Amino acid sequence: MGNTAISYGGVAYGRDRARIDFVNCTIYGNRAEEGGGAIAASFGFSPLFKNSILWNNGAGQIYCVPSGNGWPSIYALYSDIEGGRDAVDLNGGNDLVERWDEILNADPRFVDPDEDDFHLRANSPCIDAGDPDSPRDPDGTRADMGAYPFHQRDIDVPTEVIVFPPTLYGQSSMRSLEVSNIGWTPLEIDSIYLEIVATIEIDSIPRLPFNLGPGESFTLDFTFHPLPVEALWNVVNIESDDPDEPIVRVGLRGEVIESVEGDSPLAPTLSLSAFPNPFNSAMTIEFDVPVSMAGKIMDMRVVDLAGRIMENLTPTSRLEAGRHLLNWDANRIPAGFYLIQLEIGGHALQRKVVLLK
Ligand SMILES: [Ca+2]
Ligand SMILES: [Ca+2]
Repeated sequence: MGNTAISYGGVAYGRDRARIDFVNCTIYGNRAEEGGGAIAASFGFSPLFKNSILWNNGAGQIYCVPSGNGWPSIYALYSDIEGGRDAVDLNGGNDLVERWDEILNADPRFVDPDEDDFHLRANSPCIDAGDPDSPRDPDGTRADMGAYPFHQRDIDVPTEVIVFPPTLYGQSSMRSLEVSNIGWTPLEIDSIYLEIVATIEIDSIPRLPFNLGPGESFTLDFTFHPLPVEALWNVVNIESDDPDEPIVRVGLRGEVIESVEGDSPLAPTLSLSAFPNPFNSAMTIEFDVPVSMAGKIMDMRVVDLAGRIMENLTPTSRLEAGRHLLNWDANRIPAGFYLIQLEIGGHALQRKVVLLK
């Protein structure tokens, strides 16, 4: 850019059947004292211009030097060339081999060419006007013309499955997801919804639609509230006006703390059993408190399958290590499935029991 040559081609001078490809080039403000504001061609030189911008160069941007040894050929496609076909100065000749496809002749709207800022403005006609078969721009859209692709509104969301920490029935856990706009123009968020109605929910959804400015982000919070009869997964869908990803989907997965069987790594340290099971009115709950958890705060409760607390069995004093037995009289609650939950020292266990009447 801004080159000046004494003769023949401010940027390049090709000859002798050479071929130069100008792909995604911005060629601006070049001058040559004699012929060829930007490119001079002779002797069968064959420049190709693709996804390029030739603007504000000397008269006759592409200058064909007379020669008796064959005429140059020019192939220009998906480029913004000031003057269009008239940019070629044939220097009186007429045997140019040429092909012009999808050529613009419109102000490329650079940000500030006087300060050498050749980025495109948001309203540049060169945006998404390059060859559709060229590699996509970093924002995922069709190739732009010129050396600096314009980064359009661009949603950025981590798409790994969100996994909640293991959670007891009747309790809940939380996870969040950050949604960002890494583009240069505002992104409109149109819709946010979950695929199924289940145990994983969005805490609050911002008022839609709304605009996310360049570089801005917002957080979606999810709550996992496990129920034994419902699915432990979900998928959040985020719809926006991102040009290449109008819907982003992120999976969510919950995990439940199930009752611990003999082969569990927790078994040697903490155990919980209940018998008889099924039972009619009263049962015995047996649990072992390991030495490492002696004297720690313990919670024990009975919840129904919706997580409602039916009975609080938390002991009034802190427990010593060893085996403990507790009799539970279930006369006050109706027949059904229940969960006995035990939490102590950061560990949790649960047993499913069936009350028959
Ligand atoms: Ca583009
Ligand atoms: Ca995108």
